Amino acid sequence: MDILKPIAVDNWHGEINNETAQEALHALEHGKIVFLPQLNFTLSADENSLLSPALTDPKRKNISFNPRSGKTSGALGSILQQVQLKNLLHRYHQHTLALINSLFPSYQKHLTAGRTSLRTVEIAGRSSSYKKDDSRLHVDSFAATPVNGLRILRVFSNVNPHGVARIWQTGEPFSTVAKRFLPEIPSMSAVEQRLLHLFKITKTPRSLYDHFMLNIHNRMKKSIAYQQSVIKTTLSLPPKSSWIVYTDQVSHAAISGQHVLEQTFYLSPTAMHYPETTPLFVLEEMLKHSLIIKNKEMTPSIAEEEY
Ligand SMILES: O=C(O)CCC(=O)C(=O)O
Ligand SMILES: [Fe+2]
Repeated sequence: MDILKPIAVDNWHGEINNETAQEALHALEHGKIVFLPQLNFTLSADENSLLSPALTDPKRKNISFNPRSGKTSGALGSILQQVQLKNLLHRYHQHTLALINSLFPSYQKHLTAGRTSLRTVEIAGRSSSYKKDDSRLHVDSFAATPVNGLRILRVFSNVNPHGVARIWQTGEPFSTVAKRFLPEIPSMSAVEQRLLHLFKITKTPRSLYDHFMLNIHNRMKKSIAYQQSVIKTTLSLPPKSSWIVYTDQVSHAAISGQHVLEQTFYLSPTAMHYPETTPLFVLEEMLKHSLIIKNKEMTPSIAEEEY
């Protein structure tokens, strides 16, 4: 079974026939990567010069844009370059929104935009703590910004101007990952939850869902034995292509590559066509209790740094 589901779309309005759209949605929610080999995000000559890693704050992994506030962070360079970067990220945000709305129209009223990012730093050889090391297989979960069960949907476009592919690996299906790690994770106490919020380690109270997802994320990355022994698929994601993936569900690692644009969206699990495939459903089935905080505002604050 191929992890990539190629879809022939060559414009950001995503016009495809209904049957193909249904197939794409089925694949996406069942943990595949919807791969758009012909969908290029074109940069102008001026924008290509913004791909220099020297414009990214060395303390950051990327330059990020908050579409809700219109602010960028992590960008260095002249005022003009910073304005150009902001315009580029804003345009990517608008294009990806149009794409998701037309490929997956039923998601439209459930979508909340998260951060847009430009990642110009070569991944291979980048040093970081194990928790931030995305070259290790993981499912996404944010330490400071709980999602309370919301899905994390990401759109990526490889804008590498030198013809270099982004190399990813994918691992086991989410239910297999959960079966492996969940039994060893102790639950979170109400006191722990309160302290995390009190000391501003989390921006909003961490739900049990976030507690288990973050532990799975951290434990996957921490275990060298797991990383080495788990069956992996290596993917080469070429320049001028784009892909869409639920990164909270698909075990993934970015091995090498430079120059990618990314947009995060959050979606309620109730917007899913196949709710039984969501990490929330899988974990609640295994633990036999509810993991989310009810009646909580469902718009997460935007994670600046973490992915
Ligand atoms: O930068 C990439 O290619 C992927 C990194 C990652 O793990 C993510 O965005 O969730
Ligand atoms: Fe990730």
